[in-house]
Amino acid sequence: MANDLNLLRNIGISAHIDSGKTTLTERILFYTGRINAIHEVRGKDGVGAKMDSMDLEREKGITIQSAATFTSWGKYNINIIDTPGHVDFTIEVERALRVLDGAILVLCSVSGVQSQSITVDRQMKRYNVPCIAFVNKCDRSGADPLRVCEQLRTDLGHNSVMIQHPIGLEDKHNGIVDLLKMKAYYFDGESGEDIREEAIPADLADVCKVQRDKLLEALADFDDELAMLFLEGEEIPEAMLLETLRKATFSRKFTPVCCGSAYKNKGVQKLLDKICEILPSPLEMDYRALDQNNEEAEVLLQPRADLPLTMLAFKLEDGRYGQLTYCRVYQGKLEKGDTIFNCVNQKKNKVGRLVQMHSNEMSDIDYAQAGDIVALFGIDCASGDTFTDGNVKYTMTSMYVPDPVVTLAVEPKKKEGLANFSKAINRFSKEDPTFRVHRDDESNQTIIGGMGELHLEVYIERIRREYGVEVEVGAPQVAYREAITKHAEFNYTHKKQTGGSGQFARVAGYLEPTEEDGEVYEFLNKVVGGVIPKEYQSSCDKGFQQAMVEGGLIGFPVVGLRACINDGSSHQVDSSDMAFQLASRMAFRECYMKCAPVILEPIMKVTVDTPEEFSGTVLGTLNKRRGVILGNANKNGLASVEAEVPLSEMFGYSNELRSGSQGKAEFSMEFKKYGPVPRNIQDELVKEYQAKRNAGR
Ligand SMILES: Nc1nc2c(ncn2[C@@H]2O[C@H](COP(=O)(O)OP(=O)(O)OP(=O)(O)O)[C@@H](O)[C@H]2O)c(=O)[nH]1
Ligand SMILES: [Mg+2]
Repeated sequence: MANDLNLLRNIGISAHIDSGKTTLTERILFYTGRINAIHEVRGKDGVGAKMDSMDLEREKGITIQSAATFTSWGKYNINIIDTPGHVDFTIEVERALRVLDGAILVLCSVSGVQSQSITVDRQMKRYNVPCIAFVNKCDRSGADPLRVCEQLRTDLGHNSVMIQHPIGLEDKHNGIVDLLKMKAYYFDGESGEDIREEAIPADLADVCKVQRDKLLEALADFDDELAMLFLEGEEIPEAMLLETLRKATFSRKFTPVCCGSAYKNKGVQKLLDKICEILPSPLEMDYRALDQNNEEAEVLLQPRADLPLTMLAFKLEDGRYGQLTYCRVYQGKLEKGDTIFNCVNQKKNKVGRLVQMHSNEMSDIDYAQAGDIVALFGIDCASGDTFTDGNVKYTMTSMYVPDPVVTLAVEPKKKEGLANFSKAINRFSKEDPTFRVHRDDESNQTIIGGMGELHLEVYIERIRREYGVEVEVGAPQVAYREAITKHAEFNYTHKKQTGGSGQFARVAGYLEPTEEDGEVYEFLNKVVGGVIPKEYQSSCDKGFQQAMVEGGLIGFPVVGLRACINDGSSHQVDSSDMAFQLASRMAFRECYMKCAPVILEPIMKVTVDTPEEFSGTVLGTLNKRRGVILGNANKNGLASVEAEVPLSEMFGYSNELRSGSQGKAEFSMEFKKYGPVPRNIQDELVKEYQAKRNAGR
């Protein structure tokens, strides 16, 4: 595997849906000699891009699962993860960025910063991943990469500066100028494989000079020596420029912007050069773990073979040959035959087979070292677990997993399908932490939950195709929450003291909403003088938490609540952990209705991009669905409408939008927040819930 870590790059490609990530990755694999022909996403030759290997991906023309591959460019080795853009598959981006050292943020030169660019940007920030922006699709009509670079500043707050300049745009786009070298590059040959270096064309000389000065000025903020030379109008050595550019990019206070057209084979090789020259190697990153043998003290991980192995399992996949676990090695070395220790479930595992992935293919390897991204077979773990050699007990923070917002009741159409159906469901919920499954005891149904309609639709289709089971699907349901809006007091006595061993517990205190929104619960213990014995105070906490799982309105979890106990009494013999748990649960239930509870529903941020002539229709469709319009921008004949709409109103929206816009409008949506449902809807939901409960009895 990679011998010189200085020459290793682990990068992710992430962006808004359809911006050309997979198309770009396909070119990268072609120019680096990893594949010998280019195939298009949903291309007419019926082959499809390498990284979209699943049938469903090829049919729909979208990426669903992230795919890993590796290649080399000159003396550099590069591990690449291509991720999906659709927000329903956001966990794939999350876990890729968790383990990568750098990223390419792809943007469309016409659409610019889109709703998903904002989400991806947030994810890159979360894991401190430095990035290069690539403004793709410069061949499209209306292309304006300089405007997109500006949008990165205004919309995402990046200190973004062009490091390349396009030669021609739209159908005249035929190359790029490197503003560091001040040279023009053209991409000849059938697939743009022959790079021709020339002097900057005369008509671009002035603008390139201006753009280069902008770049130098921006870099001057990061290096005093460079600043001096720049102010004095001296020549700045290319090596100094590059070094400053790297330093600035690593700090995430500077975003270099490249441009080109993946589809028209323009600029990709020069982007590859920049990936290698600018983005960090594993040696330049600062990774830490928590030492479980030393009160979770932070330890700096070092990519050295002589230190104890530390690696993070970031993705599981159940394939033909058993469970495949994708891991990133941060420290030490891993060899076939080694025994590794899972610091989360405390189990030992033997490494039977070690492979490097190339989309859906794999090649066997004998060892992996720090910095590598590899996959292991037959390892028992969950995604996010940390492995070591057993000599140390380190854990690394896992990735952020958002909660599902949509649920569906599903069951196999025929009884015979049950075994395979369960197999499929188990597999998917293990592979994808955002795909949840539970059994609803009341209705006796299997409920699956996920990030959106498409997310669940894809799994249902996969159950049908990969497991041969037809699935009966109920209406989608949103994941409601309940919350209280008022302070109220409780004083509850649980008493059962007739015959046998008795039970006694009294708890008093109050419930109130927290100032903070979200999945918050606070337990406040203000008991004085031991009126509730110390050992039972935590029983009260437990009791409240149990009660919060099912709110009193419609049985959904309660959020944003503080429970305080400040008084109570106990009995020498009859008080117990159970008695206090039960008393707290009952106190909660009784008090809950006095706290003016409300139902909260997921509110989505919806962005619709449409030709201007349909923008009136689009606004109408959103208004009808209880949408609050936040913005409506027009550019180049395209309107972009942004709104907040309750998720419960968004089911079936894609059909309505398609027919209302002759198939020309597109929308994307993602979870924004929980908000209270209108009173009349709350009343209806409560009525429905009560009717269901009564019927169940
Ligand atoms: N005109 C033009 N079209 C492009 C370019 N790059 C990609 N496309 C087209 O844009 C569409 C989407 O490309 P993909 O590569 O699938 O985009 P993606 O970002 O991987 O999409 P998801 O993975 O689904 O988020 C395809 O029809 C491509 O042919 C480009 O440079 N110019
Ligand atoms: Mg893709």
